[in-house]
Amino acid sequence: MANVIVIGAQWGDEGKGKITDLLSRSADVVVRYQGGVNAGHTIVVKGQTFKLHLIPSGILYPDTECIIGCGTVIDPKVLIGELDQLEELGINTNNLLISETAHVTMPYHRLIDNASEEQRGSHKIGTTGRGIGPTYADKSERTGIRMLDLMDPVGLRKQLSWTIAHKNVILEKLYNIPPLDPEQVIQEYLGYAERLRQYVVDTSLKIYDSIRRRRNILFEGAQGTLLDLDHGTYPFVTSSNPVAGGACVGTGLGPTMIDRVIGVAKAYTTRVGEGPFPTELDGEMGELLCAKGAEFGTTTGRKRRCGWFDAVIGRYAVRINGLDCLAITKLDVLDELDEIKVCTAYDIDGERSDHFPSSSRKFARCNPIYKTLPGWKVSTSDCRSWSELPKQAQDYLKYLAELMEVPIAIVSLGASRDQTIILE
Ligand code: 2SA
Ligand code: MG
Repeated sequence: MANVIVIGAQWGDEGKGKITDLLSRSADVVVRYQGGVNAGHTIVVKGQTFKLHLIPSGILYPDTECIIGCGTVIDPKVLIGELDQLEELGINTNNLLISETAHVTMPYHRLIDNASEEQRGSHKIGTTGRGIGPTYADKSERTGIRMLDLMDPVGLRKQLSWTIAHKNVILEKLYNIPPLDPEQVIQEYLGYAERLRQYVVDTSLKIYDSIRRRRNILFEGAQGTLLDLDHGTYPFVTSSNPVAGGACVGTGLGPTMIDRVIGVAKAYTTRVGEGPFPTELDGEMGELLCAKGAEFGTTTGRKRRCGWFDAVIGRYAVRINGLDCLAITKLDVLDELDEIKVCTAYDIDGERSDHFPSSSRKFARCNPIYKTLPGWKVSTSDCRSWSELPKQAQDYLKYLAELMEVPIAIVSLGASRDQTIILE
């Protein structure tokens, strides 16, 4: 399988978890390169369901190395909770490595994330409230705490005494939040440092070493293309780069070492949080997709907004990520529908456009131009090959591939591993 990046081609929650789980079987190393505990996937181990936000699900395979790269942001408390859960279930976590230059989410980041959302009122982003934006803001501001800073008790104390004094002014003056006690935060984080020390290394070096040994590496994107800080629906985006290019920056690896990029898209579209969404369905049809697709956030439990498949953003994702192929998930959610719409282009202020506009204000004025296709009206969840799919479902998939000009390599028809058709 060589070195593969898996990214979300929409607004996140495309079912990347299942696709990376499938590919993890042939991967020697699984790497996260951006995002933090705003991501989430549900894992079932020994009949027990639990959620992972930071640790790649590849950890469930005993010989797979799992790496949390430098482009991620780490909430140590949540990470330790995940480690504890895994260890309680008897899962070996010694194969986990954490980048020493990944930034650390601090208590003030969460406080500021939530308070600033509140203050924005109707202009809010709809963040997950996990402190992600403020952690990345400090990284850019060059006041962030990195994992290697956390590992240095003397340095950490100095750095945090200054930083917390500074953040307390913001908390008190800007948001009317009581100040944090620096000593309490320092003690808490020194405790986390000891628990995490064994995992913290130069992960760029480890990845490079794996490449030289021709081990297969899977880069697992979190969130999705339209949530990318540079290429998404700014300002309604996350603060990292979920696109394929982010995998190089977020791990310390050159682009010549990547062999293949796979985009994951749902057979329809969902979005959680605020921001424009041209194919959004408000009425009964939106409710039906939400109910049938169980569209609720893994991290926050928020209800996802649902709409028809949007091939304009699909084509955009193909371009921005350099996609080799697509995995289409949740096709079975459309099983009962009489007809299915696909957005092929936009009408922007009376003019037809085939391209995603950079301006969110313009994007909000995009009206989808639809093509309507007949539904198949039979269950596909037991189909295991292309030929078993009803003709209309085959036509639907062929049409999506044609619109986006990339082949569909994987079709997913349900949550379980065997509900998958591999086409390439
Ligand atoms: P943030 O918290 O600063 O990253 O939020 C900024 C925007 O990014 C969106 N975002 C997401 N959208 C979909 N799924 C995400 N992960 C969770 C999941 C979401 C959940 O896997 O289901 O549980 O609610 C995710 N993370 C961030 C967010 O909605 C904002 O639009
Ligand atoms: Mg998710």
